[in-house]
Amino acid sequence: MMSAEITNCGRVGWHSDRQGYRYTELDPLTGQSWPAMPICLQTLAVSAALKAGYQAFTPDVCLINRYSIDSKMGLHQDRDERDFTQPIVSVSLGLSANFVFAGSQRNGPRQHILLEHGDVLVWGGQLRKNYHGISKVLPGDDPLTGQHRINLTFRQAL
Ligand SMILES: O=C(O)CCC(=O)C(=O)O
Ligand SMILES: [Mn+2]
Repeated sequence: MMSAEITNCGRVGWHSDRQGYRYTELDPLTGQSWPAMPICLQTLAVSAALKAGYQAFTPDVCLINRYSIDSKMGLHQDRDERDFTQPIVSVSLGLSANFVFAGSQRNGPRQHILLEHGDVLVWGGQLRKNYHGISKVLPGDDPLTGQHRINLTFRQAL
């Protein structure tokens, strides 16, 4: 199983290496700050959160996941952030994927959601720490992303 390739934009970035995973202010690969979050992306994320009923979403990180057709992301919780009243906003681009949304327990009942190009998924409140993952990227050739799916995950980390 391949995992997604990751990078970030925003005030901090989520990074995983042999020392574990954490939010950092510098990109460990370049030693530089992460690129700023483009205002248009921030606006998109904030307005999607608002539409879902979250009035004060202030994302400081956009994690960028790039999946190949053979990539998956195992069931996990997003729990490295400080304020769990802040939702998660996830934007899907390119190839479609099967998103699995489980409950607060890894082995709880699972919902399967097809995420297609342009879909925006928001979750928070009671569901903020629910397990979720990507079980499959559907093969295809997208005019913009080729044989890839790109996911933008907006969070407030700090
Ligand atoms: O690619 C997705 O839709 C989910 C990504 C995700 O859950 C994560 O990066 O924590
Ligand atoms: Mn996640």
